[in-house]
Order: sequence, then C-alpha cells, then structure tokens
Amino acid sequence: MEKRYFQKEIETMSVEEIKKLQSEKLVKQVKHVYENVEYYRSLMDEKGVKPEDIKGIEDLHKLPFLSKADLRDAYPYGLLAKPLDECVRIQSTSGTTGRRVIAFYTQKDIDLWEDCCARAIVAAGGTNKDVCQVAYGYGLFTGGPGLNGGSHRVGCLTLPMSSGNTERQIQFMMDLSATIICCTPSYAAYIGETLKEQGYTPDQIPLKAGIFGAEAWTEEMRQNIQETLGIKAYDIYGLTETSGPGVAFECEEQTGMHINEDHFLAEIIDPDTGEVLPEGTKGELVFTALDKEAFPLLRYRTRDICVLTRKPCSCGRTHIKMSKPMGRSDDMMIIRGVNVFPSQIETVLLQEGYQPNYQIIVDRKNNTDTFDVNVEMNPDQFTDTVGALTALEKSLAGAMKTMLGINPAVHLVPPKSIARSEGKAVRVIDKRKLV
Ligand code: DLL
Repeated sequence: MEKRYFQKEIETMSVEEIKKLQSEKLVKQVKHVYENVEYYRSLMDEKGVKPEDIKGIEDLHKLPFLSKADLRDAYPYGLLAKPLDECVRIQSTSGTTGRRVIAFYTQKDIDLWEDCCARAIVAAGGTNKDVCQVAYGYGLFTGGPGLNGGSHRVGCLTLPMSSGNTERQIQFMMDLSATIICCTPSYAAYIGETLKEQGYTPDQIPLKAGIFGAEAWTEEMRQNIQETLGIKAYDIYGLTETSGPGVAFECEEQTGMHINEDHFLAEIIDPDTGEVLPEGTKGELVFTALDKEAFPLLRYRTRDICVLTRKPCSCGRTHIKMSKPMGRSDDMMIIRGVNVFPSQIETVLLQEGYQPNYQIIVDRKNNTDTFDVNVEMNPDQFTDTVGALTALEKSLAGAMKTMLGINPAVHLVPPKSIARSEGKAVRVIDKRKLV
C-alpha cells in the first residue's frame, strides 16, 4: 500500500533532526514567552530560571510546570503572548466542570493547527477525492473547526455537519457518499446503531474511515465501530489548550498516535512527584507547544495518563507515539480505595458482548462508597423474568470484579434507556462531592 503523508519531509525526518528542530524552537519560544507574558515570567523567576539557561531540549526540565489551575488564575487574558490585534479567534472548552479554558489563536496558529489535522486525515487515507463528514461540534469546541480546517487543506469535499441531528447525518452520508467521518467515538457508535436499525449493512455504508477522539475509547470499542460501519477507525488526540485535535493521530498501523513533534514537545512525568519518567513508562503527559504564538504552553500538565514510545513504525513516520490515554489522573475514581477508570468498565462490557452504553454512579452512604453501574441490555436479551435478569447482572458484576478488584452493583436497564451522546459521553456521575 502506498504510504501517504501530508507533510512528508517533516513527518519522516530523522529523530536527530527532530530533536535539533525542537531545540531551536524551544530556545526561541522560551524567550518569546518570558518577554511577553508576565505570568510565565514570574513562574520562571520563582524557579530561578532565565531564558538564557534554556539552550536546548535537554534543559526543558529546568522550566516550571503549568497546570489547569494556572489557566484559571490567569483567565481570561493573563497568558496571552500576542497583542489582541494579532489574534483572530478563540476556542474554548465546554466548562461543564466549571473550568472553562479559553485558547487564543493568531492566523499562523490556525494554519499550523489545520496542518496537524490534515496530517491526521491523510494518515487515515484521506485525499482530495474524499467526502469528509465533520460531525464534531462546531462553535467554541475545537473538534468541528479543527477537522473542518484540516479537511479543507487536504482538499476533501467537506460536510460541516456539526454534531447531532442523526437522521440528517445519515441522509447526507448516504446522499453524498461520505467516505470519511470525524466525530466522537460514542457518537460514531450511536450513528452505527441507528444505521443498523434502519436496516443498513456495513457494505451499504459508503464510509471507509473514521477519525475519532475527544474522549477515551477502548480497543474493543474500536472493533465494534469498525464492524458496524465497515470502516477503519483511527484515533486522534488533542486538547483545547494545545489548539485542539491533531496534537497526535493514528496511522494505518493503529498502534498508538504519532505526536506532531515539530510543534509539540512531549514528556511523561510522575503525576505525584513531577519527576520526568523514561520512555515506555506510564505517567502524566506534559506538552510544550513550540510554535504557538498567541497562547503558548510551556510544560503544560494535561492530566492524561499514557505511555510514549519511539519504536519504529511501519508507516515510515518517525514522530514519537503516545498510547491511547488510559484515563485522566483527574477522572480516575477512587472507589473504596481502589483506582477505577471508566475505560476498564467499557472493556468488560464489550468483552462480555454488551454495547458500550453504560453509566457509573458513585455515592457515599454511611461512610462507605456505593458503586452502581447501569448497563443497557442487548435487545435480544430483553427479558422481564426476574431470575434471568439477576443471573445476567451477577455474571457481569463478576467479570467487573475480576477486572477491577471491587464488586459493583450492576443493573441491567432496558435497551435505549441511557441517553445517547452526540458529543462527549457522560459516563460517570459521582455524587460524593469529594472535591
Ligand atoms: O477534546 C479536542 C479534540 C477534539 C480531540 C476532537 C480530538 C478530537 P478538550 O475538550 O479540551 O479538547 O478535551 C481535552 O479530552 O485532555 C483528553 O482527556 C480527552 N481526549 C481528547 N482526545 C482523546 C483521545 C478536545 N483520542 C481532553 N482519547 C484531553 C482519549 C481524549 N481522550
């Protein structure tokens, strides 16, 4: 198969060249940030580090970390590194957790971001002959605008659908023969479910690839989506703070996402001590954005837990790969003292033949955590015989206990009774109010 790249020279440059490029950019970026952002200047002064101390990427560890709390402190303009007359756009997180992040862009920032998204589309097999349906939300969320821009750059015919209105999504997909779809994995699963209900088989669906991200999803969910839609499903990663999607993306090997290292310098740290960990060790992902002008980031703690690897990739890309995030250090639940990630529950469900339609409810009663998992029955399991239902629930709870080490109360609920998501799925309801 022909190997395709959007920016071949950059995507396949030798590791030495990448590191040299990163070093040059880092020195400039630190100077830019120190000179233009008072907030960073005081963080660096506090740590006793000056721009001239940073001579290359080997000095990165000398810089202070930046956290979400800093973003909150500096809200809204405190981290801006360019005058407003050079900024052309903002994007923002939904702020459902009360922590709205606003990112600013110059035109150059947007251009580089769209290039990153274009790399992801080309890695998924996209060319100017494709029809690319962008079903991430548009507006403040970065998903729609990012992939929309990337799709234009590749020259695909772009369908700016935004999320939601599933009937209309399907109509456009079918009428215009969309070949690539970009949306959250949970929405892809929902679209797949709806197509199936309408009687479509995978070979009748024109799609060949999907670019899914913005939330955690498991390998099992990938298989599920690939089978229902008859496509290859690629992962894409990013966060509002780093411009949005396209920080990292999967190639045809589907074994982790190449980080666009010419723009983003990645480290893995111990989330508790801040110590930098060697390649191949699981820890918190930290990014330094090397080119971002308006909203630069030095050593930004993402809270996403993953592993980095530089094992050569058969696609020819040389950029380091990150594993799927295994959860966020801040959405890991501690239930009765045990660490639980929603993705572990999802893995069990798919292994046991259930659909990934579930909700976890954690509460605290009499000083003890309660742990309930509502799971939709498959339509073919639908039964109101109490005995049969209890047996199914018990067996599923057993499988979860094996995976997690603690016993949830599993409740099988009727098919379609858990709200479907058109954007990021709400998997956890934690009523304990521990924070
Ligand atoms: O979710 C940007 C994005 C849009 C990425 C479209 C991919 C596709 P935020 O809303 O700021 O930005 O959320 C960022 O989402 O720190 C991760 O915890 C999570 N996340 C993003 N991509 C993935 C992924 C966008 N592929 C937060 N797998 C990040 C798992 C992901 N988690």
